[in-house]
Formats: sequence, structure tokens, C-alpha cells
Amino acid sequence: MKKVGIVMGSDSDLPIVQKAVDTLKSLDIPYEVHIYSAHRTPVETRDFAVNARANGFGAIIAAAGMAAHLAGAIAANTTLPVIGIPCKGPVLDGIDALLSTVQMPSGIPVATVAINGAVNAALLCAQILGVSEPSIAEKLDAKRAADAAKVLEKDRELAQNL
Ligand code: RP5
Repeated sequence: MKKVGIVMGSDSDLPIVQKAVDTLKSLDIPYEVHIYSAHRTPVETRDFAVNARANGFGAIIAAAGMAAHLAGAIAANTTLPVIGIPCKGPVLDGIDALLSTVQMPSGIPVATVAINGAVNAALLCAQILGVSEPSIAEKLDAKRAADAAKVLEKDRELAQNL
């Protein structure tokens, strides 16, 4: 099975990234986590992206805040699918990272999730790998069904309590 590469721009992004890790773990999808910065470690960021396919990755999550160029810098150096997580920073409520991640020039796509949307980033990777791995697609179907059942249970409780 292909791995998911998870790259964050700083260890300060870890509380957000942890949710992607937990989601991949719950689906038994192998992953590798790194701290590489488009600005502070541009060489390592590029090397990771250039070698990602040969190193067994099938999709990459890139999480960064502020001037969040990490996902774009990785996408520029691989044709693996790259999912960008714009992380909420100390100012501008993450709008800075959202725009920096999502506004890619034509030709170099980054699939951008919501600000701090780490769970969906992991689920998108699972869906991508699930195209060729039926076991992942089955787990995603089961998760959807379980999530729906939780909502319907809350609906029943609400009807009883109000
Ligand atoms: C970005 O700058 C990182 O992704 C992080 O979200 C933000 C701040 O980094 P630190 O100063 O906390 O290392 O590159």
C-alpha cells in the first residue's frame, strides 16, 4: 500500500496535523511525518517532493500557516496529489494561509481544504488511495455509515428531550 506523506512547516503546526495523523491511523493507512519548511529548509522540502513517488508515497499532505507556500512548493516538484492544509496563525485568522495555499497558478494544483481542515485532508488522501485499494474504500464506506448513524442517534435524542 502507498504511504501518505505529511509535511508541516513548523512543529507549531502539530496540534492541527495530529488530527490528520489520527484519521489515517484509524483507517490503517501508512504514513510518514516530517517538518520541512518552504522558507527555512527549501532544499529538504524540494528533495522530499522530488523523491516522494520513488519513496512509496501516493499522496502528500502539506500543512503550513502564515505565508503558507509549503503545499505549492511541494506540488511544484511532484505530480503526486498534494493536499494543502492552511493553518490558523496568530494574526489574520488563517485567511493569509488559506489564500497562500489555494491560489495556485494554473498547471500546479494543490487541493486545499478548510483552514485547520486536517481531518478532511486525511480523508481526501484515503479517497485517493482508495481508488486502487478496495480495503481503504471499504473502511471509508463504513466510516460514512457510522458517522451518519451518530447524527441520526442525536436526532432521536433531540426529539425525546425537547
Ligand atoms: C509557517 O509559519 C509554519 O507552517 C507555521 O504555521 C508558521 C509559524 O512557524 P513558527 O514560527 O511557529 O515556527 O511556516
